[in-house]
Amino acid sequence: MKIINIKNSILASLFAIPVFAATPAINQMGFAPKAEKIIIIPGNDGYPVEVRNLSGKKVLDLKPSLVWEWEYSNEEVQIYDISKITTPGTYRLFRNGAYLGNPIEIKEDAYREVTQAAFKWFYFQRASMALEPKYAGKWARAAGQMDNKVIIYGTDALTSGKKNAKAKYMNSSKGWYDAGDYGKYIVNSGITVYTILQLYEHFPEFVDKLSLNIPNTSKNLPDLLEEVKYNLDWMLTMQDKDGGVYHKVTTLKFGGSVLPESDVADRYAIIKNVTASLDFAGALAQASVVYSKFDKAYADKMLKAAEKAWAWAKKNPKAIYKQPDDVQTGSYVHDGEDAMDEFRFAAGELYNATKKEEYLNELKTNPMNGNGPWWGDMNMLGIYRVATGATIFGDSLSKAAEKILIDEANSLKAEGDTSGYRLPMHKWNWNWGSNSAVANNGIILLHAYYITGNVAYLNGAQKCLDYLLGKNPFEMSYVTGFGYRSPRNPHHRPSEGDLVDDPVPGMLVGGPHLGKQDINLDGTENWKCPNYASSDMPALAYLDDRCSYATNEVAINWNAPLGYLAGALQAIYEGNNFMKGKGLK
Ligand code: G3I
Ligand code: 9MR
Repeated sequence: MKIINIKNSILASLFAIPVFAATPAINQMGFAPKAEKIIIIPGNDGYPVEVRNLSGKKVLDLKPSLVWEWEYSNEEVQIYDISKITTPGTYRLFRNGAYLGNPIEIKEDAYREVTQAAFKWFYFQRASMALEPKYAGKWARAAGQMDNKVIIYGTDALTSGKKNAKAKYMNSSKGWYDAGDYGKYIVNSGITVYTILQLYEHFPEFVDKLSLNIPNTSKNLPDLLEEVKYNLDWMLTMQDKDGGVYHKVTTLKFGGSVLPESDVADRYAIIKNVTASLDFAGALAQASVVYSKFDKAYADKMLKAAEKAWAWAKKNPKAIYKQPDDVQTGSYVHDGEDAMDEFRFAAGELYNATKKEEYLNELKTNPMNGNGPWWGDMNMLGIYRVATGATIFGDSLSKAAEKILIDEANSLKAEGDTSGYRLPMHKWNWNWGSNSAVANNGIILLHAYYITGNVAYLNGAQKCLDYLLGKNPFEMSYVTGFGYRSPRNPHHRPSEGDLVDDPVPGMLVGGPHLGKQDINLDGTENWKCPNYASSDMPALAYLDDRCSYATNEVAINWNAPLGYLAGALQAIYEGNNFMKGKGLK
């Protein structure tokens, strides 16, 4: 990172009349009183900054800070720390008597509402049921895709190529739509379910009190577990008799931007494979532990299914999903996929649930590394389990996992500490779904905090949430409906098809990166976007338009880490201890 020589910039500003007072980039949901509070002001102004409370009284004087250059946006910025202000209230920044915009809230429950909205969004993603106004408000909609008669891919005339073929069907009802499309995908469900249930495992009392205003069919379940059960029920329908798990339920091609009830093309259960089976096994093994205290029969059913899926995967380790030519929906398979990380993830969860030697042996012969977490690399999810489970996995495996976790947290911390926006982000995180990488980096830092108690890691996680909620070059919250400015036109079929002005709330959009997959680069693809990436700066390559599925779509594996990050920070600031202090220093 580059620090611009402060002398030059002060001298320059003594003579330069400030032509504009840059708006501070801040966390637009505010801060908890005891949180670290870092503000970014773009520019290189040499004048001091004054913090005033809402009655205009000055509460803090801030000297002009060093000027940093942020390589990912090519901006000059100044960094201000107002952490010493801990009294709840609304504060505003002034420079040379000019108000700079974006009031700063300090309040006890700063992240409760955005946490609730992030998880309530999964209700809005429910397939196979109508959303009633008492739960969905103005985004109420009719049911679509009942999925109680889904064609098994390759059995009907169209997908088998045999004109007399007799299609086979299965019931694959319920579950969450994956993203802006109406597909339901097992691989993406795995990391999503795991991340959400981690919040319950880590802060059960906080989650018990988290009301989502959703239909409550199982009397004794907290709302969050009620919601996840809607997807677990669907996942269970995706397992074949032999234990193998289908990859997804989708139409053969993406449909139009219509409501679910109007998306009426045939839907298919598509191709059993090893990564879907292992992601299924890991997530349902974890879920069996979480739900066992509420519904033992349901928990046992999930564990049995998980072990069957593992056995199928062990028999079919090379059965990597290959997208057929006549299927153009999401593939959720990446170059070089070998399922090794999925075996490690599933083994960790199955050992945690069963204590069977077979699974522990897998971890010893196929050791985890610190890659991920993202849908294509589940290693870090396994590391979380083993690093915080010494009493289950033994000191040697747990210590090794702990070292991997802390090393990665230190690497992220170093990136953040030398970054103009103080953002713990690797260069390679600027990819499709970069905002979810920021949220997942925050979760890595939180795990380091749980293990070491070092508040620097907690502050790093705070900085990740700050970025998502407004401390970024767009000075916007990337979560629909939250913040002074937020996305208005996400790539999300229900929000487009419902003709309601406001998008469905609580959705984290994918965020900026230079993939340009949705840009009409050669002028021949007019459904794509104009070139929003001309700056060639990754942190600026974002477009708030429905055309931009590469930067402005929403997805369940992006909202899950947002909900975990905001929820865990809120839980900690409210005084909850990780796993109620169990099993950690
Ligand atoms: O892993 C490689 C990396 O090694 C390489 O350096 C980098 C260079 O760009 O590419 C990386 O692969 C990327 C991959 O995501 C993993 O990040 C691909 O470029 C990128 O195209 C791929 O994007 C995926 C996208 O579907 C297109 O396949 C996103 O991760 C994934 O979240 C997104 O998922 C879609 C579903 O298919 C359908 N439903 C909507 C959902 C969200 O957009
Ligand atoms: O809507 C689709 C989105 O969910 C996917 O992430 C994206 C990339 O696979 O594709 C979107 O669908 C577009 C399709 O790829 C090309 N024709 C236009 C579709 C809607 O934008």
